[in-house]
Amino acid sequence: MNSRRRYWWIAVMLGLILGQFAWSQSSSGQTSAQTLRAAAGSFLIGSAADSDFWNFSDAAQYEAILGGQFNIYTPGNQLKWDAVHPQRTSYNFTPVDRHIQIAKSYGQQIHGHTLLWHQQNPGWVANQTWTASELTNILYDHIDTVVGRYKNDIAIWDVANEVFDDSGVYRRSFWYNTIGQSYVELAFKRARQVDSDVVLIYNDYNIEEINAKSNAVYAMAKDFLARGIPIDGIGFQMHLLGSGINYNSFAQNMQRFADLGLKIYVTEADVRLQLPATSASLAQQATVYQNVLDRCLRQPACQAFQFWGFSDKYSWVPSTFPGYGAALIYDEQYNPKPAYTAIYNRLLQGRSTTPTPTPNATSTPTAQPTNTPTASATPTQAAPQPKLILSAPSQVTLGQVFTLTIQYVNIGLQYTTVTSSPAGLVQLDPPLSMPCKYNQHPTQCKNITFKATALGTVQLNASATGEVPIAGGGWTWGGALAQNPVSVTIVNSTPTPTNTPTPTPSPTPTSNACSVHYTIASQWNTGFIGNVIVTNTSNTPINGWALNWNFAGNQQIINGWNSSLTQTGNAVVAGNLSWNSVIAPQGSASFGFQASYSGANAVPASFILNGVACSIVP
Ligand code: 9MR
Repeated sequence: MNSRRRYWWIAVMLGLILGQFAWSQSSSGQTSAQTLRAAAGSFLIGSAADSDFWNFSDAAQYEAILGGQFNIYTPGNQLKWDAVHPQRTSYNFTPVDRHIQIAKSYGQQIHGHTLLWHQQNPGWVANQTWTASELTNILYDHIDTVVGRYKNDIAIWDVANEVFDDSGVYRRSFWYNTIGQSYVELAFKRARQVDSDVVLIYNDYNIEEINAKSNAVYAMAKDFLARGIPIDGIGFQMHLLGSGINYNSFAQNMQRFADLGLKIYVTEADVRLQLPATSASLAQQATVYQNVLDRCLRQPACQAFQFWGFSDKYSWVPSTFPGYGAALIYDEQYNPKPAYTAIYNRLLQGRSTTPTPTPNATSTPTAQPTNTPTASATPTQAAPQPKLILSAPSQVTLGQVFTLTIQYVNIGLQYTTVTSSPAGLVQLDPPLSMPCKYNQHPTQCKNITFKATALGTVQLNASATGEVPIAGGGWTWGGALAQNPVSVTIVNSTPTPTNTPTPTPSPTPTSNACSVHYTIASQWNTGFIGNVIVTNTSNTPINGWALNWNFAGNQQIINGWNSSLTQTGNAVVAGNLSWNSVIAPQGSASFGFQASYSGANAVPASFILNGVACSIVP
């Protein structure tokens, strides 16, 4: 491990302080602290960044999500040859430097894309005739200059991109035609010479399943390793259709690369849908994303899950595949889509090998269960990962009382300690002693109220000891807890008020105005993740909503997201948050929760939205 990775956690902490929660102004202005990176812990969750996004009219909103939600960042286009090396003797580093400075300010790792590709090359290199040695020297100069310049910044390089065609044959690119197939290994060797500990990967699309193309990549990687050519990993781009992939084949494919000792990265995920997207196709998309992430998390070699952008407003899909789009996890107004929730939920479970959602239709379904064994555990034996998820407003005014919310995931009775650093900027309100400690009353420590008493930025940390799940079921005392500290900046003036008026609940309902799709996204022997999609099937907007249902068994909600959940006995009320208070005609709101249960985990029999029964969508 090099120093950049040894100190990565320090950088992450810094990034959290600087920007994690700046993102969370949703389109409605509501501050929310749910982030994918917090849910991901040490797993890498990332996005590509658009060219010069800082000039977008909505640059602040874009950057807030890019910096706040993700912990790894890929400049999407501006490290390609045409952008960074426009003339033989001149490089354009200005935009790349800016990407890097932004990513670092959020404590993010940086993924370099790409040192070799058959597309997006400047005319000076692609349209001239070179000898093999001339073109090799040009390639070396490029790698020396670009990898060298970002040696301390870029952690992972896509050394070669899309070298094979779909039949597994080397593309007849100008690189291949001039140098021969050795151009690929020359690039890997040169990159290693320049940066001895950067992760060097091969990146391609349509290699997720076992097929002719992935066989060719596998043969190349095996050959490289046998001959001492440095290669550290494989990037599965994961540009998918809404029908998904064969997840068993994906898992087996990852396993064979892992067996070679290679790391695996999902590098450019998007799931394109036929337009207009429907609530059904968006739900299907969420399932595809969740299944891919699930297989990745269950494969120890899989290091990262990166999207090719995050908002449907800026995606390569619609212009490349007319009639298709809506491929990412936020819509064009930066609202999180069901896919966001699905990803978030699955991240929360960590590398747990608990049962996964039923795979959706795949290209070649097989009857066999997924074959991704870990060395010591069968899929039902691994312990769910205990985690603390902290959230607080990113900015408060001096004297303001604010709430730190702690979600406990896979933690039993706990003893919680909250510390603030530096001390003295906040005090508990009403005043208890600091730190806050409770024993055997976890819910009492879920929301802790503080008062801002001095100007500055304070970081709140929580640690908990308690019962954590053990492999195969049951609980034991202790265990490591992943957590995300949060930082709160105390300012002298009133923060920009959210411009969302408090919604007025209970609009006049009309009968059969809603439908509910309730799914158990995953389930293990003591708990489960539930997802709920509420659709407004009427022709008028719903302004403020409360969804009631009764659990049929002893299900008990532990925590939730995207709605305010209260449970009394077996009766549950899920209320809107301000950012999702309005459900447009034919629109949907999605929320989810984690709950415990024992015995049967029956699905609720009915749902009532604002006093009116909804139809149930299976
Ligand atoms: O997102 C990129 C888009 O802006 C470019 O116009 C396009 C050119 O082909 O490349 C896109 O990114 C590609 C990536 O570099 C490699 N894998 C496929 C991506 C989507 O085409």
